[in-house]
Amino acid sequence: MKTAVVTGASSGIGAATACRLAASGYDVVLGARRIDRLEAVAAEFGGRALPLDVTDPGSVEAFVAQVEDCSVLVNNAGGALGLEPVAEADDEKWRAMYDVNVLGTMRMTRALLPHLVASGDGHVVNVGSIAGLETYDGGAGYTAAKHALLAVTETLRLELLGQPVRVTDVAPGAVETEFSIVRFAGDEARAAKVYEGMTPLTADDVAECIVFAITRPSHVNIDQIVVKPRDQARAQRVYRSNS
Ligand code: 8X3
Repeated sequence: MKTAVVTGASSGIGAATACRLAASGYDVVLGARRIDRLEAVAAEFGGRALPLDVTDPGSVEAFVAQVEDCSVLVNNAGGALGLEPVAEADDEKWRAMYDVNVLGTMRMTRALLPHLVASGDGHVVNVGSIAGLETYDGGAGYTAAKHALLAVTETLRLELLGQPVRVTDVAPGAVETEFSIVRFAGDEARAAKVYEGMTPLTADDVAECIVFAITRPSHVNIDQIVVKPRDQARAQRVYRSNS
């Protein structure tokens, strides 16, 4: 049985991806900080829950030490903090966004690459964002991090040319998960406004794209999947039935 590691698997896209991978026959190792939530997800969908904070090198090391082999790595842990203009940028939020979205992906990939190569048919899927492809007001800390992540993804594909490892960027637009609640520091009313009057993607819509890329024949590399709701043309260009 092939092993798949999914980070940020306690909710949202990560949990939905773990569920779909388990249903596709993978032995799934789920990583996230919230171990109670993670164990509940693993119990529901199958798989092994291990504590993981991708921003902590020691946590990454302890996690990877418990993973004996790995064919698929889904770097899903990430997120946005705030929507302030550059003029009001908060160093700590910017640092945290770079750490989780970019360095976290690098740490997990670097640590698991030997297993991915040794598997003879490895695959790294990085969950990017349309924020890696465009910019928008107030988004600079997050868009800069996701642009950087895309640069890492594309560099990795260059560096692994000739090795049995595929590299995919999955770049979603508006997905209704805890993403906006985290971005707005728990302000549920403000988070709900992001999706008001439109039909956002679900976490499972994105998981389906991730698993599509993974389940292509091993000589087929899906470089990038950009997926947005029909109601969204750009990050901040959204059709709303109520306005
Ligand atoms: C989430 C999409 O538009 O909020 O990654 O940046 S957006």
